[in-house]
Parts: sequence; structure tokens; C-alpha cells
Amino acid sequence: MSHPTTPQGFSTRAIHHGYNPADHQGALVPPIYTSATFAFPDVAYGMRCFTGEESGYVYTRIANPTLALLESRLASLEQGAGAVVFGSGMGAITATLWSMLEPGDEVLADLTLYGCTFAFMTHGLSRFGVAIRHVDMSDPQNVARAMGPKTRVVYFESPANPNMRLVDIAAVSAIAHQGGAKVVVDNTYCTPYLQQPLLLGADVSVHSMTKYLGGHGDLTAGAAIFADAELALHVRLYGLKDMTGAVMSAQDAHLVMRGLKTLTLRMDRHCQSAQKVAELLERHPATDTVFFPGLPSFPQYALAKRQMHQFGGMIAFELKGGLQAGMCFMDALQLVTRAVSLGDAETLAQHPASMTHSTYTPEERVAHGISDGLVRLSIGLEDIEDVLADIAQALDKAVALVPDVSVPSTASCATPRCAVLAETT
Ligand code: 4LM
Repeated sequence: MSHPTTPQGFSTRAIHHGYNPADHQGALVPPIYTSATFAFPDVAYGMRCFTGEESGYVYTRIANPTLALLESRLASLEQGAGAVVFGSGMGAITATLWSMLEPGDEVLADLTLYGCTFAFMTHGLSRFGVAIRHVDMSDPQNVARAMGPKTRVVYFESPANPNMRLVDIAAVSAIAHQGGAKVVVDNTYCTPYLQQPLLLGADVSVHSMTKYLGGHGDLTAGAAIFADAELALHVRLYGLKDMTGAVMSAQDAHLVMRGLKTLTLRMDRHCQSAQKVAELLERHPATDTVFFPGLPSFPQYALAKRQMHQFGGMIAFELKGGLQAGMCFMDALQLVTRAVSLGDAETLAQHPASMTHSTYTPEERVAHGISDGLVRLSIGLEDIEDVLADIAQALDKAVALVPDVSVPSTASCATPRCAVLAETT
């Protein structure tokens, strides 16, 4: 089998890119190189590796053949000039930002970020002379107004975890570049299949591969994909090698590559099922607001249609009964699993204010658009009828906590916690 020269489709590259069985004794699945270190044929060769004259493998924290294959596959999928993989999404984010910033620089960050990214910026970077300013990037003009001479990095997620707000990647990238800043987008919610930030003008796309890319909840991993190969090398040799050491294991790289083979199939199913769940939530009398980019009622529906190939598998919503109804809903779930993380085969429900976003103070959550009543769902791959039935029965129980809505006869808040909450409302 020879390497094809014509451009291939996304799924084909997710399965084949960068690997030819003929180079590996016919092995269909790429070998897993578990070696931490690599032998030098002679001292002079080893010396040249350390000066950079030779590009051979030296030590897995810097580079490894299994990780290199995954990196080239990710760069191909998101059409970047290079990629670096890490032991977690936070490893990717921290190594990238440590490499791009110096004391005195400023990061302009969106209002809403995953809790640990917010904590890294607010309690980490800011201790080392980097200023962090948050602006609501759902309006690109806010970025234009906020850009200053020290702004080096503009950072956002789209959709944002957990409230699903979108950022116009092309518009914000153009504004940031005009002001001399680079743009880092967390593309975890979308994966390269649903959204390609580099093609829209961003400089770096970061991922928690713990989520959809791995896809099975059995590994932690991260990646950064770069428009500029020089920046990728800098992040590898500084952010990964020296600053964080957040190296990924070869076994996990193998699992991510296995996950990539079914990424498009899984994402299609996640998206179709999430659309149905969002529509059910919107129809149900227990819910107040549903945040899902595929609903015509979503304030940024037009942007979602323009920027995302499909609307993703994540949903956030508020119940009319607020926090107590949210807890009742979650405790009443029987199939849907109460757990943080996302992108797994299992449908997961969690409460951002007390879980993934508890790194924000209550005042910060108000200021950053994360309400206490918000419930987050990661829609999995189960039969949609089963997911809908479980969510519907849990919503029926939560209706009991809404004063002006009649309770379906079969529904009651039966769990002890819900019973207590029902009495106190
Ligand atoms: C969660 N999220 O939300 P690692 N970027 C985004 C994320 O959602 C996450 C990370 C980075 C959740 C974890 C418990 C948008 C994580 C960090 O967990 O370090 O691989 O990714 O439930």
C-alpha cells in the first residue's frame, strides 16, 4: 500500500493519516512505543540530537513515535502546521499559555471558561505578573474595545463550558490580530469534526482529549494544534519539556487513535440525540431556559449555523424551580449518570456551580454568567428513546417544585433529598 497523494476526507484521515502498515511488518494497528528513552548509535549522534541538528527521538517527554503519529493525525484533522499532545487538557492549556506569555503581558479571556482554566488564569498566571481581564466575547466589539498594548493572548471556548455561549471565531481573530495578539480557542466541545478554529483565523486550538476525542471515559489527555510550526516547537521544547512535563502516555495515545477511528460516527450520534433532548427540554413545563446551539430560540443560532458543522452533544438548562428543582431532577435520573466530564458513551449530568465551576466564588459565578440553577448534560450514545424517557420522568418530578405548574399524576419527588426540598419550597 502506498501513501495516497490526493487529499482525503476527514474520516479517512482520522483512520489512516500518517501510518503505512508496510513500514511496520504489516501491523494494521500502529505499534505502541512504551520506551521512555531512545538509544543513540554513537555519542556524536546523541550530541547532535541535543543541539537540534538531528531530529531523532531522545526521550519521551520531548517526543515519542506513538505520540508523534497522533500529533500528525490531529494536525491533519484540524489543518494545522503542527500539534503537541499532553497528559491532560489542563496540561495542554497550561503548557501553551506558559510558553506564549511573559510577566507584564495581558490575557484577554472570555467571561465564561471551564472552572480549572479560570482557576489557572486567576490563581496561577496572575501570580507571575500576567494580567487577566475578562470580557464578554459573545460581542466581538467588546474585544475590540478591551484590546490594549500589552494584550498578547485572546482566549476563549466556543461553545463555553458550561453556559454554551458562542464566540465568533473569525471576527474575534481578526480583531486580536489587528492588535498584535494571538488567539487560543478551546475546541473541546466541538472536536475538529464540528469546528475548525484555525481555518477561521485562530492561532492555536486546544483540546481536552479526555472527552470526545478519546470518547470512552477511560483516559486523560490533551492536545494543542498550531497554525504556526515554530510556535508548536516552542510549546514542545519549553511548555511541555521544561515548564509542565505534562507528557501523555503512549498507551493513552493508542486509545485516542482508536477513539479517532469512530469520531465522526460518534459525533453524528451525539449531535442527533442532543437535538432531540434539547427539544424535549424546551417543550417541558419544568424548564425555564434551554441553552443548545441547535434550537432556533438559541440567541446565537445564526452564528452556530455559520461556524459549527453540527450543534454538538452538550446542553445546559435551567429549571423553573431553580437550584432545588435542578437537584431534584438530577437525583431522580436512573439511566443518566451523575458525573462530571463529557463526551463519553454514557449520558452524564452535572451541576456546574457546585462541581466543575466551583473554582469560581459565588460572586464570580454571577459576574461570569454561571447561574446556580444551571444543569449540564453531555448526551451519550445510548438508544435515544431510553435517554428521553429517563430525562422526561426526572423532569416530571422536578415539576413538583414549580408552584404554578400542575404535577403529572405519576410524578413525585420520591428520593429523600427531593422530598425534603419539596417541603421547603
Ligand atoms: C468538565 N472539563 O467540564 P482535562 N477544556 C474544557 C473542559 O471542559 C475541560 C478541560 C479543558 C471537565 C472535567 C471534569 C472545555 C474539562 C480540562 O480534564 O484536564 O483533560 O481537560 O466536566
